[in-house]
Amino acid sequence: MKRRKFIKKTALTGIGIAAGTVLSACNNNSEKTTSIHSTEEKNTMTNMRNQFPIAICTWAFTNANAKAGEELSNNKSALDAAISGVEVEEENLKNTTVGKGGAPDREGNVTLDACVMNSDGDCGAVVCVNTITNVAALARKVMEETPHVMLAGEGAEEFGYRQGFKKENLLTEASKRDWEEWKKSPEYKPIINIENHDTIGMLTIDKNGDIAGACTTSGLSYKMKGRVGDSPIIGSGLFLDNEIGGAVATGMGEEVMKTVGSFLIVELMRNGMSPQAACEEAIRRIVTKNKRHKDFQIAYIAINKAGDVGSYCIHEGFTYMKYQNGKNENIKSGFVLKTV
Ligand code: SD4
Repeated sequence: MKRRKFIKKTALTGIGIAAGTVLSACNNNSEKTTSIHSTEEKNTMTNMRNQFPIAICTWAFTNANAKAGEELSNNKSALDAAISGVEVEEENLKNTTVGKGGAPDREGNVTLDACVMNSDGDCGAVVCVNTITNVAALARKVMEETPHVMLAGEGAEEFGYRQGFKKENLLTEASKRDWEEWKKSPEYKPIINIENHDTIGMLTIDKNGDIAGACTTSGLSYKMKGRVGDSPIIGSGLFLDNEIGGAVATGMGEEVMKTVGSFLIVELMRNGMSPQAACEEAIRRIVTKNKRHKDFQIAYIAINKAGDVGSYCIHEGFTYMKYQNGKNENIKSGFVLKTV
């Protein structure tokens, strides 16, 4: 079957104007005004190429990011590396927000969401997958083996078995015990504990300078049955354009979706902003519109084609990983609200 091609060139009216209105807290950041296509920028990019490969991911997922870095150093493609990296967390039973061992919904079903995006602009996603652990790899199969971008629920699972994925019970004894405890006084408000956002979103640049990404999660703990967040939504949880850069999100998915956060960041970078300034503007859109922003966390990380990295979040405490030149470090993100 012929694969539908993702439209590569996009334009977002008004972004250029909005770019001048970043939070005052963000104004210290140098916003590049040089076009990515200028000679100066191309020279910078050529110089930066020495520093490739690079892998970045949300939170302190040291092993996952190291895995991606190792794959990239061994000449694997950006997409191969991103998927191998996030699989470390999908298979980590102690991580209650990604993959097997993830917290279930209110009825006790673990449902996973994931998406991937490649340097050619192609993408794939799966949502509400109840029986397969490696959902980022499954999303890749949707991208490569079907004419579609997204498969949901049973359809995604049946497709996965045909592709050789194993059927598994994703609810571990520990997650079941926590869920049973939660049920004693269930709190139905979809508010994420700001200490416990562990979706892994990863962006990789391989030795050729090509960018790919993956985002995978079990979503909000004890969510409503059928709820899907931002993580598998191309443009919200993940977006990249190989000519510009990429962005991923973690945190309260509903708010990321309302502002199409990752797409917004890439478009802001296309219009000349640095990854840092673009992440800050994407967070500004949320905090200025939503008075309840103190109640939830959202964090973005972004990388541009030259390998510059940025990150910003609502609440202090978000960190991300960066692998470059054989060094895998945990970096503190900038934030709007200080934890008291
Ligand atoms: C979601 N963005 O489903 C995810 C939540 C998250 O760790 O980041 N959880 O809304």
